[in-house]
Amino acid sequence: MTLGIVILTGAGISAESGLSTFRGAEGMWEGHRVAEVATPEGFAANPPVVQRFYNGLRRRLADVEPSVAHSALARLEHELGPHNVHLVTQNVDDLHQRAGSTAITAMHGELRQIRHTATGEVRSWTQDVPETDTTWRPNVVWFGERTIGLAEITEKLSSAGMFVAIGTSGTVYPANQFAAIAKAAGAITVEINIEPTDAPFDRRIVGSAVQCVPPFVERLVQCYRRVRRH
Ligand code: BV8
Repeated sequence: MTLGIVILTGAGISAESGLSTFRGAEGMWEGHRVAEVATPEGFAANPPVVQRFYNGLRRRLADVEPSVAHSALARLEHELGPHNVHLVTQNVDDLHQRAGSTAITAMHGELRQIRHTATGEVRSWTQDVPETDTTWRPNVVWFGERTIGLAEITEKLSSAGMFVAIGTSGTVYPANQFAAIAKAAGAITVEINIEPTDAPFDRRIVGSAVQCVPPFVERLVQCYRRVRRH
């Protein structure tokens, strides 16, 4: 029997590392229209705009570090074991990976990967992609594209004991369905967010990820250690 803790993170957990969130002016994103830079149609219409957008985001990764919130989630996996804790992230940055989390599903892909548009081959990639290149695209899931690992995520949610959403507005499908799936399976659902959303979580912790995630993880670890002693 596992504890079945499933954690979902969104852009809010990377905000204190210096990466911007998405809910700026509706539909705008880093000065671009979402449809222009985060859809297959946008890429087909103007590959250089999209390659330049993602080259900029990829370059920015070199300027940011994981926060204590990312490190706390890596500690949770380390203390309880990857069989008890699974991290699903909507983020395409590499901060969870650099913090040491390994039981991760990056459901919207990863900035530090590119994908061959014909064969689907995925490569690790940290450089700029030539702006006129249409053979290699960022390995991120654009709007209208299938997310990564959804069957595995849904399976974990269906046997979860606890679901924790951290720093996500719950506006993007299918990630915004996960709390309901976990709740239907009998999980305790917890939201950690600087601004509570209106989704029906059992518990809400209002505050920033850096303020709230480390003490939350500490409580889980202490509880786990007490249970293990008996
Ligand atoms: C799919 C990769 C089907 C790119 C991203 C109409 C209604 C409902 C749904 C739809 C619809 N029309 C279309 C859809 C589906 C669509 C969708 O949901 N659209 C939305 C906009 C309505 N979804 C899709 O298209 C998905 N695919 O459905 O496929 C299918 C099935 C089979 C076969 C083919 C197709 C794909 C969605 C993935 C899109 N790609 N990213 C890239 O990143 O470059 S999504 C992108 O935006 C991010 O990855 C992220 O997921 C999302 C932003 O969400 P959040 O992470 O929550 O960030 P946000 O800024 O919104 O919120 C930040 C939160 O943090 C806030 O709550 C804030 O309070 C909090 N916060 C801020 N600071 C802090 C903090 N919290 C704590 N501490 C802090 N310091």
